[in-house]
Amino acid sequence: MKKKIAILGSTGSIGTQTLDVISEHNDNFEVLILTANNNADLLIRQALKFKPDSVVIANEEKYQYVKDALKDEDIKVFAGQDAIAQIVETADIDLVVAAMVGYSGLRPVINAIKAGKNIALANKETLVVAGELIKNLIQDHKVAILPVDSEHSAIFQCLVGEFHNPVDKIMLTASGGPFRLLSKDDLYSVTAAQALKHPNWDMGAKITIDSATLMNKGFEMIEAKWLFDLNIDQIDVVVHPQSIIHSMVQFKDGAVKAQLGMPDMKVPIAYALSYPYRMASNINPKMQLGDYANLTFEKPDMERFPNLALSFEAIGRGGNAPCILNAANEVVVDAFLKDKCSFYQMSDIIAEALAHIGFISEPGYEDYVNTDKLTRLFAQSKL
Ligand code: MN3
Repeated sequence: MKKKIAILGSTGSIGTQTLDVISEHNDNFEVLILTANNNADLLIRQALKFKPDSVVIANEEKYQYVKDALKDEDIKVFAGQDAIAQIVETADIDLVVAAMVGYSGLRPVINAIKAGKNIALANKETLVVAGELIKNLIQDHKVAILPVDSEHSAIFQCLVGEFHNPVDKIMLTASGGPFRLLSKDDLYSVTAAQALKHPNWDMGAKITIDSATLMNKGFEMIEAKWLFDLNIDQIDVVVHPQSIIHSMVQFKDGAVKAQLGMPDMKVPIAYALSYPYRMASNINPKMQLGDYANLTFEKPDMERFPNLALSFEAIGRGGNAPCILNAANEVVVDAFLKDKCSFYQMSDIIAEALAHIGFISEPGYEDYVNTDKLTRLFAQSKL
């Protein structure tokens, strides 16, 4: 029996690599649904190759273009955010790969959980924005969330077989990003083009900027809190520039388990798709540890990278604070990518948003939607 997969965000970095994994293991998986935000041409090429039942393009202006291109195929074509949120409820789906970027992932993931679907979660913003809500839904609907993010996959792999052993703390590794060695003076004038040259990981533009500001690590800390049911004081961040150790777990006896490998997202993607099994691969890179004589570790610098401190603040406050953090960040990262905002303006505006937007201690879904909207307007007004 092939596992039937829906990929939300199939044209992005994680989406395309998920399809690479499925191509290598097409005896195990069948692509049922593909959705894309805006990249109609790639969505069409993917649909012609993988022959899904349905595709959805979020940008409704591209509906006719996709429809025409697939008119000779037995593939249903839909458009719009509502269609993406609905299609995850399709009866046959065994696993939803949530690989879209940013806040747009929240509603489809909620609907998929409510429909009883297991989720391979690459969209970390879902847990950043609404971690408590998602955690409760997962328990109510008894679905599995399989982490795709490399650090969380590493922790998940370290925890296999350890369910009866309480965790002392986790150590999330961070590459430190492209600006790890720059002084504060230099950071005032860095550009998006410089940030997009990430040393180790090949990722989408938004997450690459988040990696350069360490916001990505702040988000991952919040993601880890909800995935593994941890307190914030059980989460350490350690800078490890070689990105060979993908994260670690320390148990109460002092033993530390780490998961290592070459930095390639196909490994954690494949594990999420095939868990609890591991699939032999000829395309995933294998490690020669002798090539890495020096594995080094540093403490993160929260003064040069204030977004990490802002993330600690947001998760410490709880409620809708991480939602504010995320919405302000999405606005400023978009502006930074268009050279309309400087490196430190990004964290200044996020800090202002955290101070200015009304705090809600126990938000429901509508509160998250409102917080997101208000924060975006506020952050836009500061640019
Ligand atoms: Mn990561």
